[in-house]
Amino acid sequence: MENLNQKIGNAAVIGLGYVGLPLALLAAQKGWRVVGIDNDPVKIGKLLARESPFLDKKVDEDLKTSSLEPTTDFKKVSDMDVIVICVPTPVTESHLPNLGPVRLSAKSIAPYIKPGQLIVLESTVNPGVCEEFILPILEEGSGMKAGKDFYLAHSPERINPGDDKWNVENTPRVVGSLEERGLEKALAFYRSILTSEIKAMKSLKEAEAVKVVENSFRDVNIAFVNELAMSFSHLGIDVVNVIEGASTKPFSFLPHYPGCGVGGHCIPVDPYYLIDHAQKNGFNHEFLKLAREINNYMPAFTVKLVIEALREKGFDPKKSVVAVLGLSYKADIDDTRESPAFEIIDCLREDGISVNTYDPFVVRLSTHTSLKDALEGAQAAVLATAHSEFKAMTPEDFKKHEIEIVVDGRNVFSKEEFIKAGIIYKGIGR
Ligand code: SAJ
Repeated sequence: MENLNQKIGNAAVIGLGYVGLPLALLAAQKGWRVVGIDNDPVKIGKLLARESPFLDKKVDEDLKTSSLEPTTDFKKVSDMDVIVICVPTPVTESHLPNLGPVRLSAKSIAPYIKPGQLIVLESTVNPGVCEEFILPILEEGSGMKAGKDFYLAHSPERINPGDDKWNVENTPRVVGSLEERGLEKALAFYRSILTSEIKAMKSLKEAEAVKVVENSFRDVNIAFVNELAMSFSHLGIDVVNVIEGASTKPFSFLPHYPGCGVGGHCIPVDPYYLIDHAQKNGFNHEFLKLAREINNYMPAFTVKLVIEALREKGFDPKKSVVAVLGLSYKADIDDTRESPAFEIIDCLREDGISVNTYDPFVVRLSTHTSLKDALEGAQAAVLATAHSEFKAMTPEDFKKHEIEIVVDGRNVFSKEEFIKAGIIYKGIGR
């Protein structure tokens, strides 16, 4: 008899990155036998040595005592009850969805899946990918029927790197499936490992739509304040103060903050999945596209501020050195995916400016291995990532390297303090 309410069993997690690894460790902690499968042998080697392949204190800790079984062998899915796919869903250079990793994972497991298994996709995709893209690959490769022989569900991941409050265990989830029994099995699996609320959606498409909607919501809100920042820089109004003022309204205002760009594997990527899918189905998301254009423009806007300030100080930009502080896409993590810092660096170099870079979390990609060395000989500095180490800097920390210009890409410094110290300060909208 089909066990629709299985609380414990064997689970495989495909893709052991920022999403898959915390999930695999959690399921193992909750008593599931968990096989972690990744096609990167280097990553599997690290995991076998109980080392985290990326910077994450909790993952490092949990790995030491976890029963997780890392492997590159996809055949191991055959004796699992649940298979969760957590591979990246990036976009191409021209911002089109790249379902390559999802296709490869589905093709790799299809020959080995068995009747009664539940297959869950956690990767962020546009509505329709599960039914129109993954389902045919699984049916073709297994000779079985989805919704009858095996079950297919979607529960979009909600990992927030660097967040100490919300984690894979306590963050609410939505789950959708092809049909009732698959939904039951998926709800049972997530109820057995999560402490958070789990909302059942009416369909796979609704579950897929939730994630792209929640992240497009964030992207358009950031674009809104980025546009305000560019407008207010003409009006001499400090946009951050205005946002703080608007935030005193206890209802129906959600603050977002302007910056030198929008990075990461979610916010600048997910809207393109919806834009592209809707386009193919006859609708043009003008608003989402415009928000993406505004956010994609912010690195160039930041470089404009640098060049203006260099000229103001009588420096020839082509003979200047600028120190870019920060390469990660957000504070105190080592993830550089879609980071605006690289756009800023490219724009500066295209304008003939020499660029020093330093990121304490990404020294391997920095031109200099210390903050001091990166600042030495520079005329200007751009703060691109609000790392704690940078936020603690004072005007003196810049002046002692004779830096006379600071462009604060994350509005973390006190404008008044820097101006008082005789430094040209340019914030984003302040
Ligand atoms: N950013 C701004 N202004 C803001 C907020 C963010 O410019 O007001 C920039 C950040 O500097 C960064 C990018 O946007 O470059 C993305 O920042 P993020 O805080 O959204 O960080 P992410 O990409 O890790 O987003 C995750 C997402 N979580 C999932 O997709 C599961 C997102 O849905 C969350 O809303 C977000 O964390 C969060 O709330 O921190």
